[in-house]
Amino acid sequence: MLSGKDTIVACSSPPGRGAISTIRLSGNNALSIIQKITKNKLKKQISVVKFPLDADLIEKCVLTIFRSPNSYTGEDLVEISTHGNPYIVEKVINKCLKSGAKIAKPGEFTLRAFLNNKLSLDQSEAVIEIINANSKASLRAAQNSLDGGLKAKISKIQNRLREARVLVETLIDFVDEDINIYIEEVALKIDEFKSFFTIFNEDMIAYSSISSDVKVVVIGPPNSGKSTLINAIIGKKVSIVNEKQGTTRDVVTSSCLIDGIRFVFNDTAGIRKTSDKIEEEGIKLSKKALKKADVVIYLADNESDFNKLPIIKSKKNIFVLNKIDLCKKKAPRGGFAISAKTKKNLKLLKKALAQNFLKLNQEELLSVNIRHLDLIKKARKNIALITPALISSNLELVAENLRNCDELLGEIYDPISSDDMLGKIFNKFCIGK
Ligand SMILES: Nc1nc2c(ncn2[C@@H]2O[C@H](COP(=O)(O)OP(=O)(O)OP(=O)(O)O)[C@@H](O)[C@H]2O)c(=O)[nH]1
Ligand SMILES: [Mg+2]
Repeated sequence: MLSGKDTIVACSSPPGRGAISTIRLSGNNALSIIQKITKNKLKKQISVVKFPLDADLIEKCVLTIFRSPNSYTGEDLVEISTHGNPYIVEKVINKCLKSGAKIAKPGEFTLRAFLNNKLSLDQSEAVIEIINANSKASLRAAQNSLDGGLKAKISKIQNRLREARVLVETLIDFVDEDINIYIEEVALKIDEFKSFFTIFNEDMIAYSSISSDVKVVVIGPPNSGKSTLINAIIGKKVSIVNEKQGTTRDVVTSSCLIDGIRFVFNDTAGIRKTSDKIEEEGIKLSKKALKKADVVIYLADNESDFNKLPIIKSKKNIFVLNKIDLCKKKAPRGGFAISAKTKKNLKLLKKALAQNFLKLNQEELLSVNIRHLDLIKKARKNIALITPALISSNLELVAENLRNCDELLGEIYDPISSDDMLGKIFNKFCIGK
């Protein structure tokens, strides 16, 4: 995967017919291969050339030349724009292959950009997020990461961390009776860093929800109106509504944009004790969906019903009482009283959903993925190990935990490269990217 020596070729535009298709050729021999095929000296950056497809068939195409290091991959790169016809594309690629190029693997152009220091790892990941973004917020987040925003945010926290590291590492060899004064200073610095890290961690989790759609799971007893609520939010009938308890069995997924953020709603089977095997299967699926939720809406008729529901305290939970058109109900603390049927107070609920994420500054949104969150989680574990007792008893261990944390955060943009890990990341790309 990481050879990088061959000159590679692939179609970078979507397959099928269209106005234009673009084939990319990148590597040391990119220019000589094209010169040989077209007999053109390639003096200009952009030129129209006759590209022989067969002995008696030519295609007029546009060549755009990017010379190393000023190209996406950092290598010599030629973009060949042809009429958007799969037959022409195949012929052009075959010609390049016959002249010594190799077919590119998925993500290989971006992998080369990474290996040639054109992009850091988090920026390479942001490229795929830009391609996959399906809301304004996730696109903004990916663009900010590609512009280096994530690395800047991580570097900021690393700088704070290093202030503490310098202090601790200086003190390790310090022999002085007054060391206790400095120990207090270390304790203060670590406390300050821990608070800073907590906010950083919360920001990152919120950013990650935005970059990969916000998953909202609606949980409640049967008949509380979960399906009615989701149909009302989405604006069309995606789930069956019925007065019979236990109507929804499978998890029903649908999505919509609220204030530029994409929310994916999961309608679930009502939670209750049941002897019906199929309904029981459905309830198991509800509980599974709950674990993966970014936000949970607990929907019930009466406040006392909330106690019967599985609640994960660490999640963003919104408690909602439904059917206020039938009788007056007081909104639960921090929650809402609505009517899914008449849509009363539905706007308030939707606003609350988006608000969690809109308070994040749109200019600062970042594309954060599971790999980043996993490294941050490991870093957090190292920080948690630094207790006041450890500070006063073993500064070497404090220094080691700080160093581990620093290295883990650094791996977000500058990995201690393992071919296996890079292979996994770049394989997610499509061929030609
Ligand atoms: N009056 C009134 N009826 C409602 C409201 N919301 C839902 N209903 C009714 O309550 C019944 C159950 O609604 P559903 O949306 O199917 O309830 P559910 O929670 O999805 O039920 P299960 O799928 O069985 O778990 C239906 O007859 C709905 O018309 C509401 O706000 N007001
Ligand atoms: Mg239902």
